[in-house]
Amino acid sequence: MPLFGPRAFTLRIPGGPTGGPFGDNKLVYHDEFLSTEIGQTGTQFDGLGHIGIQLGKDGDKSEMRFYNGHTAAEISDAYGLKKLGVEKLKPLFTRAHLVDMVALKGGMMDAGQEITSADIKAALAKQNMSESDIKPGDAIMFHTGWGSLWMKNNDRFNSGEPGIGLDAARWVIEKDLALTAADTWAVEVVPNPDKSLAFVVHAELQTKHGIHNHENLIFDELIADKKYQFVYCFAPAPIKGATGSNGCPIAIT
Ligand code: UVW
Repeated sequence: MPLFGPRAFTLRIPGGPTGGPFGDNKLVYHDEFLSTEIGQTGTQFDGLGHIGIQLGKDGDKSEMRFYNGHTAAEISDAYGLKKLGVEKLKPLFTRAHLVDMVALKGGMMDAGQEITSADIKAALAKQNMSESDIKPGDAIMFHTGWGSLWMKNNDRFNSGEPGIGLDAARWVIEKDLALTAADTWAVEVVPNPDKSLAFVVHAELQTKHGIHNHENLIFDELIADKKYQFVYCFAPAPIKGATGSNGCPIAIT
């Protein structure tokens, strides 16, 4: 894209500024050069080019399938995604339902602990809600308590997580929901109780059904205020060819 001036980080004095002074008015500015994994860090939204499934022989890109049946060979090259890049998405704005699993289970859930469809129904009932409140196109979000480890015990946070398994994923598909989310880095249970499976909920929801996923969300204030239904609003950063987006989702209550 067009880029004005020498837009690279040049440290002049500790802390900058990085540009100027310009003109008789002596304007100065700060900017930065960022080189990092960007779509899949922090509070992160999974685009549909993120997760695929290897069919056929391992390494055969013509049999590595992504959403809508696209092959790896078709969708990606050295410059990122040619199809399904996160920049293709419009901002998301939909009703969301927050499921408080901590209230249901009596405390923070543990790594490898699965949230089932029966748990979802029980948690909703405890919140005086029912699954009939949840309509096609809505978002479903899970407060597991695991997010309380963030920056306090990162080793444990990364070691695994509680989350939805295939049973709950099938419930999400049946309800025709648009998005799943949680206070964890994958939303799904890790490790999966079936040790032969790796991130199978990602593949089931994203690759096979085009259902988006939002990870590492903070629900503390919503939970404290017992706000279980709100409007979820998020505009993915339109980074061309990116697999996902960081950024700040908003709950409008
Ligand atoms: C995987 O990549 C499997 O998970 P995440 O969506 O957290 O990046």
